[in-house]
Amino acid sequence: MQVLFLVPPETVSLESSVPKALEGGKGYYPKLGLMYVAAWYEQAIGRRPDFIDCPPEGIDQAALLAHVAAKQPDLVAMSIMTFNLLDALETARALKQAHPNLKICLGGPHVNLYPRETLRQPEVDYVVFGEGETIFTRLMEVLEAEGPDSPRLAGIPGLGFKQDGTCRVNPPQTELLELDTLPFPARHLVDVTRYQHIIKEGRQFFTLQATRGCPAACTFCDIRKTRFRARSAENVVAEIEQLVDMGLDDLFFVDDTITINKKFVLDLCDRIVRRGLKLHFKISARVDTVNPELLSALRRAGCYRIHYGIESATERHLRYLEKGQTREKIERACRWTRDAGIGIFAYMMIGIPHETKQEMFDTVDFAKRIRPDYAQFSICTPYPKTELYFRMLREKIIPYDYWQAFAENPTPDFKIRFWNKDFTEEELRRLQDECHARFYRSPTYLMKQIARVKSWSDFTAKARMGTRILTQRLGV
Ligand code: B12
Repeated sequence: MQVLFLVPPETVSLESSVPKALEGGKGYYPKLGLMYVAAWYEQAIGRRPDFIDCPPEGIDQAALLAHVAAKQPDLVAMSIMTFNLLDALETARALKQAHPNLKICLGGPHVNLYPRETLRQPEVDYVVFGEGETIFTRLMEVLEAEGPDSPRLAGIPGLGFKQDGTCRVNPPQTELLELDTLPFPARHLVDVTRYQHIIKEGRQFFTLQATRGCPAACTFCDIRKTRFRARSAENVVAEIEQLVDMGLDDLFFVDDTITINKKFVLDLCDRIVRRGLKLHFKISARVDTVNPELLSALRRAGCYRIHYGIESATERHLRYLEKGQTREKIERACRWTRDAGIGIFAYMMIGIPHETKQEMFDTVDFAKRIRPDYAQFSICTPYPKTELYFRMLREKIIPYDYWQAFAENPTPDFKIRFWNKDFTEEELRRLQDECHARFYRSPTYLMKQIARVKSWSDFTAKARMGTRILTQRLGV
């Protein structure tokens, strides 16, 4: 069977609450999850699959249809977040119209939350939920050996399939994968130069993942309280060596909080330095998981920026979001980070239920005080099946389970709801603009950035970012 791993063209993606300039090259990040699945499949089956990432490659639906007509794959596998479910369904529909025997398999964050609802869509034949590497390959092995009516499909945990017109969803896979046994993501299947991120250092950007899971309890995140596992430092450094050999020296660890295990990070940094690997990288971390020793090791290894989830200046809201951090811890971690010579990207949130306008502006003042290089003010969004969403449903701030309704019946007229009891969506969008303007136009921010510019490319990146935010959102 021929498999096509596909990132569909963006036609009907839902709009998120973040200015595109800050979302960071939306569509130009690699789909690492799909590359992990492709890598395991290629290793197990011994055949090179096709992999097309339409948005960065500039492939529209017509070009994709022409490619599929030429290559005639038997199954197309796509990875979806809730925000691009519609893109995937639209593409699946068009492909199936042209090739009625083509099978569609979906996996990724949306499917992990709504396997049954996704499988019920007429365009979908298979869904994989949970870590997809082994499940997908087992599915393909059974299909190749025995075809779609095989009773063995019922024995693959984490798989949903259709047989005799009935949707069947197996129990989830309960055992987590041993991360060191995974082949590195199948980057060789894509043109790595297509991926870009606006605020970068080094020559060529790419992502990697050293850990999975996050024990923190943030109510707005659906990875909350999941088991944290790290690869061995040696395994990660072997991947980094390969990346550097491929000319990829600007790396972003997509891990939710890589710094949960300090010993692991220290070991990794030490190996990067000892091997003499010249790279630039950035990570995401919680403020309560760093200390000066860790930060200076990170800097020595090439870490140029840490993305911190700061969220709010108000302790009451930090408690509402169950962030488990205080203003004091935030200020201390940011001071240590700056002292270590590492830049800061601060994720801030406004429009938290029960937040006043004054509290939002306090959050901007607080953002200025911790002196990040960049700050992103998102509108608090109750994402599907998060604790925040369920809480807002209980508090009747959200009138009914609209994500469930969307998962069952995804239609393009669906709009993500950002408003809460106290503000309309329009008011929140205006306040968001004002927060960005207050932050980026502040004389102290501008002076500090000019003083801190490290190179001409650093200066142009910052200037481009500032201009894009202000012109995109404020129309100036
Ligand atoms: C990097 C990242 C981004 C990047 C790029 C994402 C990309 N190109 O895919 C950027 C910055 C652009 C981004 C943007 C957003 N993101 Co984001 N992002 C992530 C992050 C941190 C890592 C993704 C990743 O690479 N994971 C590593 C891989 C290995 O995991 P994985 O993708 O889950 O894949 C595994 C399985 O799911 C499965 N699988 C995945 N795909 C497939 C496909 C098949 C066929 C099969 C069989 C299996 C399979 O197998 C994989 C290997 O085990 C995740 C958090 C996380 N921990 O995953 C959030 C996350 C995916 N993002 C999320 C959100 C909410 C957003 C935004 C809406 C945020 C915003 N800005 O407002 C936007 C949406 C943009 C849009 N309109 O599409 C949510 C998605 C929730 C949901 N219901 O869909 C997540 C889960 C964070 C969270 N906990 O809330 N994001």
